[in-house]
Formats: sequence, structure tokens, C-alpha cells
Amino acid sequence: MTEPTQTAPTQIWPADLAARYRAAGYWRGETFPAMLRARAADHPDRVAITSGEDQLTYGALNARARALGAGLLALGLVPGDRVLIQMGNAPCFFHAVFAAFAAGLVPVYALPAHRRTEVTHLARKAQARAVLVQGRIDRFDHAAMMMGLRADLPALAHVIVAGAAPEGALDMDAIAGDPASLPPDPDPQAVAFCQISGGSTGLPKLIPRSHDDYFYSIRASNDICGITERSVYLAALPVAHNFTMSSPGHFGALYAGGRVVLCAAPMPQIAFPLIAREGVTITGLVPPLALLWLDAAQKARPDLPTLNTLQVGGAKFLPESARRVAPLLGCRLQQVFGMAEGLVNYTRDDDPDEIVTGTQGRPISPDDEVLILDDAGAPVPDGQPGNLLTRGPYTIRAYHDDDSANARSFTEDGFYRTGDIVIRLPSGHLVVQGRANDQINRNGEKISAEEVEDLLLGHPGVFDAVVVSIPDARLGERACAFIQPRGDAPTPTEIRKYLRSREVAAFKIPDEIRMVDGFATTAVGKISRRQLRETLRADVLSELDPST
Ligand code: OOB
Repeated sequence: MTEPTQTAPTQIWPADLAARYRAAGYWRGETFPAMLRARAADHPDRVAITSGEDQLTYGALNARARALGAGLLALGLVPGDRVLIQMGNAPCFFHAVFAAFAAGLVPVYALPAHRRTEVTHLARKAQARAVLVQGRIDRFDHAAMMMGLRADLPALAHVIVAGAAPEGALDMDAIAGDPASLPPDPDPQAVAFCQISGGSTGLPKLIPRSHDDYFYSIRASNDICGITERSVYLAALPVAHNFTMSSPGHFGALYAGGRVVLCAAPMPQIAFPLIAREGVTITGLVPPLALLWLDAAQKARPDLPTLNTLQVGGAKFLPESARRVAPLLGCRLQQVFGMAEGLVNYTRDDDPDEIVTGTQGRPISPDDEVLILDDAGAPVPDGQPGNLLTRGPYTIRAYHDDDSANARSFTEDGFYRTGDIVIRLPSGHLVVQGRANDQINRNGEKISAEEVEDLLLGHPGVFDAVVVSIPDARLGERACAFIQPRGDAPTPTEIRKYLRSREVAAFKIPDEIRMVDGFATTAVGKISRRQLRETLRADVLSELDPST
């Protein structure tokens, strides 16, 4: 197996734009290790993170991060090395991430739902030298999974486990070194960490984010969302997701000297009492969860006097649901339309109600350049749907080590093709209409139709497969796989079992599996998969609603 290039991830903006972003005060030279050190020096005894009965102060978080960071270097890791981090909403995530920052290591975030296929891909692509993993998340044994994939990852020197470490792995709690051995703070333009893309083709891509660009998005998000040292942010969605991390998320709360409350599961019966007990002021949800919260609130009005803002994002929140937020939860709704690649849009506190319920907000920065283009690349007027392209002071210019994705996803002058179809209103607010490409947004989790088709084709009984998104009242969208069998048709149960055996994230297993005799072809026998997906999707839609 050939390994990819050994080069470390970078993120480079053209010099003239970089100079402009610096002159405008967006890029201020802040870095993650310096930020936590400063907060710990300013208010060491203030609680930074609450998790169940555990309270972690800024001072304790900084001290543990520095000792662990020094211990990681003592293991032979060197600044610039990538470390894959797969942890849930637990204090160990913050220890691991800030330890990596202190040591100049570059975290690459995997989501808890990721399994062998995704984790191997990410670790290989990043050339990760260590993984830091929570032993178990929701009863799944991540430590065992990591031990099992070591053989596939020659660059991986250490598996470090928070919780019970299996034989051959290191116990994260037992790792400590002398903070005097930590390196100087990194270059603020250097890559702080890699986020991962939702993507519409293949496995997730690595998104290198610099200290400078990320801190700008955090600071500006804090301003827009009114985050101060009195704010209490409930991390209900996974902490490694960009929404939960920086919009304004837990990093925003820590930046402001506020408090982060970790929620083990985002169900209303767990979250409502936690909000009341901890005085939570703001939290963020994907639409399906927001619907659960709204229905729960309708049944038993919760008393959540401290909750100012419920953010909803990651997928489209329909106006009908959006209008229920203020009356039922007694707080303001904020819509958030963002992407791990950069651009984040928010509705603002002083926006009229119909803008808050009917749009997905407007960009953070006056220097977020937004283009809405037709398929031929010509600008479309406000009010008309078009493809959203963007560039700006916190939107990446390239994925890590992926020439073909970069050629597809970025224009020559550095605009990122988001793949989203949006309408821009004269006020600058964006209304998301859907996706231009074949991505399924299931519960806020992004699924590449192509990736699942590819997995299905690996089954000996599958001759061809097409995966489409279907609107779903609960999930927003669900995945439907059409399968043309080879020989005896496998049953949907067999197909699901097969996909599980391929060790992919469970959210990628299609919700619906239909067997078909064959797929339409054109006169010359060619089929555009894109068109095929559209046709099949239209068939299902007309079945669901014969009037269309
Ligand atoms: C967030 O980030 P990703 O990288 O998981 O997904 C980005 C994609 C967008 O391109 C869009 O297709 C969809 O998710 N999306 C929305 C949306 N927010 C994201 N579609 C409709 N309405 C919305 N409000 O999902 C993300 C990152 C930072 C903040 C918030 C969400």
C-alpha cells in the first residue's frame, strides 16, 4: 500500500489577502496554547468545564494540558506531528486537545460515530503518529478498534487511551512530563488542527485550519452571539464538530472566560434539567434534535429562565418549526449555516422575526466574499437560487493532500465551491435551498452518496447501486439505496449486515433499501449517475406525494 506524501498540513492565503486580513484586525496572532495559558493566569480558579459532578478549572485544565503535552513529547512525538483524537463529550477531549496544542502537535478530529474505515483513512491521510482515544463511547470499544487497526498504519507509534487501556496501549492519565520541555508557541499562521469535511465524494477530507483564521471566527462569533465570561455553553452535539467547537461553541465560551457544560446525550429529558441546574445560557442543536426539544417542551413546559439562545444549524430548519422556538422554549432562536471549511452565517439578535425564522443568516465577516452563480458560472440576481461560492479570512484555500478534490472544490482565484444552493436576499441573508451535489444530510450528518454506492458495490450480490436522499420528517433527509442485484438478490438485512462488517459509521447505512431490475440508460448506453439519482429521487417523491 502506498502511503501519501509526508508533508505536514499547511493553509496558505495569498500574501495580499493575508496582509488585508491582518490590517483589518481579523488575524491577531493569537494561538491556542497562549489563549489557555492567559485564561488560566487571569482566573485560575474559575470553572472552565462542568461534566456531571466534575468541575475543571482553567488552572487545572492548563496544568494538566501542559503536563500531558510534555509527556507526549517525551514519548518521542515532535512538534508538527499529527495526532488523531476520537473522544466524546467528556473532559478527556479538552485535556487531549489542549495538551496537543501545548506540545505543538496537530490534532485531527474524528467523530465518535467513525469506525475503522473512516478512522484508518483519516489517520493515514494525516500520517498520524499517535491516536488519543476515549476507551468507550456509548458502549462501543474504541480502544479495541484502534488496537486492531495499528497494523494498517505504519506511521502510528502510540495508541493512547483515556479510560481502561488495553494491553499495548498507553494510559493517558499516566502520561506526564515536565512543562519546561514544551516548545515555544507556534506560528499563528501554522495549522492548529484539521477538521474533517462532510464531503459529497468519498471519505472525509482533511481541513487544515490555522490559529489566526480560527481565532477570528471564534472572536467574531462571540461578538455576534453575545458571549461573555458570564456565558454558559451547553455542548449537546459532538464536541469535535465545527458547530459545537467554534460557532461560538466551547472554544468561544473558553475564549471569553465563560463555562462549558458537557451533555452526555442531547435528549430533552437529560438536557432540560441540566440547563436548569447549570444556568446554561446558550446551546446549539441540529434540526431533528430541536424538533425533539420542541415536542418535549410542548408536553411539559420546562422552566429554563437562563437560556437566552437556542442555535439551530447543520441542516435546514424549516420556518414552521423555527417559529415554535421562542414560544415553547422561552428563548431566542439563532439559525447557523456553517461549514467546517470556514464560512459561517448567523441570524442576528436584532434581525426581524421573519428573518430569524425564514433565513439561515448572513456571513460573519464584511470580508466574507459570497458569490451566487448559475451552473455556467454567471452571477444570479438576489432572490434567485444559485451555487454558493465563498472566500474570506477564515475559509480554507485547499484541503490537505488531495489534488483532485482541490481542483473540484476551489476556483482558480481561491473561492470554495460549497455545493450548497442558496438564495440571497437584498439584506445579504441566505436561504438554503438544497445541495447541488449528491450528499445526504441525515440528522446533520453528511453522507456522500458516492461513498455508500462504492461500499455497496463491494458486495458480491450487488451489480450496481444508486443512493439518493429522501425528505424525512424526523431526520431532515434519509438515505435510500436502489440495488440492481447480481444473481440471487441479497436481502436488505444481508446488505445492512455487510455494510456493518465493512466497519463504517452507522449513519451511512441506508435507511431504505430497494431492489430494482436495472437502471435507465441513454440511447448510447451511458448513464449519468447524477441524473439517475435525480430520476430515482423524483420517483420516490411522487410515490410519497402523488400530487407532485
Ligand atoms: C456544519 O458543518 P459541516 O461541515 O458538517 O457541513 C456543512 C454543510 C453545508 O455546506 C450545508 O450543506 C449544511 O452542512 N448546512 C446547512 C446548515 N448548516 C449547515 N444546511 C442548511 N441550513 C443550515 N443551517 O454543518 C456547520 C459548521 C459550523 C456551524 C454550523 C454548521
